[in-house]
Amino acid sequence: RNGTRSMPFNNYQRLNVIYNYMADIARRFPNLATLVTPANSFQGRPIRYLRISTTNFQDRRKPVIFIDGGIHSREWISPPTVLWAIRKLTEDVTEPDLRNNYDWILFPVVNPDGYEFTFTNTRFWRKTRSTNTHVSSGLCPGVDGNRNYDFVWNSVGTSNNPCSDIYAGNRAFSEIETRVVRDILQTHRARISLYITMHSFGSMILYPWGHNGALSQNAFALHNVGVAMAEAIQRNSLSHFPRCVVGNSALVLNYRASGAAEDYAHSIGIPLAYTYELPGLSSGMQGFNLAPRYIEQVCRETWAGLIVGARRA
Ligand code: ING
Ligand code: ZN
Repeated sequence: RNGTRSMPFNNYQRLNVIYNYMADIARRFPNLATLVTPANSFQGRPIRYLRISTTNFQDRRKPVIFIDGGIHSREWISPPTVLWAIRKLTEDVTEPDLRNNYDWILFPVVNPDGYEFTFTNTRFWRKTRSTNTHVSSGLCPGVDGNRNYDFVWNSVGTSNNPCSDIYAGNRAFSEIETRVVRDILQTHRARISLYITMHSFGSMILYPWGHNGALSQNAFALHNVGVAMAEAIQRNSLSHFPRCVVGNSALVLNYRASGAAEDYAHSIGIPLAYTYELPGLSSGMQGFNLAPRYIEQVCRETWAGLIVGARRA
């Protein structure tokens, strides 16, 4: 079809390719997809997500499923998995029930400044790119978005040093990028039944509480839906990918961290809140460099997990 921009999954894409694809989806499916630009990033890039709904988000009985990616910019396999979900709900619908029975918020690149910086400057940059007045001369920009949420903020597994990769920021929600996610969670909190934030790497499905290893009151459902998603991923996985491990974030990771998105979402009442650690095939920093030939496979198996999670939501 003339003017259609396809999303190539055979390599990692720059922000402009991702944004052009999202805009094109909104243009091609005007009664289904809405492109939202709620704010600009610290460096002035648009922050963008898609809302997908057959009923224009008006049917309050429909659960909302919210999936974000790219809060940690070096975790390049994360945005494609969210873009794949966009594709499967618009261009290539093989599960019409998921499109019809739920409203979706799909947010592939929460941290566009960091994401571009990993292409232009520093491949393994994790944080945002903000500077603030508490930082002398701005020599160490950036806040760890997954330590910046306002739940038990800056108490464990975080740093007050702006040069650290786990710097929590000078206050909770200091970053426009996390405030945008917060506003989505708050606006739709009564309807969001499933929230997933995509990270890499480690082949894990993690659930609250990440700050202390305690189980939430909803741990039974969190664990059972998590296991069901992991089993679906496993059934669709390649033999050389690690098996997906499911459990409480702090217990599975063997470290505690506060101010994470998953804990915040759960703390405001979202019953199913997860962090996916997508696969990596190497250790150390090379784990973030999953070879491009695996992108499509990871997207396919992750979508298999999302199908099961959504139907349980
Ligand atoms: N992993 C997450 C991180 O921010 C995590 C793991 C999830 C910690 C939830 C705490 C709570 O460290 C990656 N890859 O960033
Ligand atoms: Zn991460």
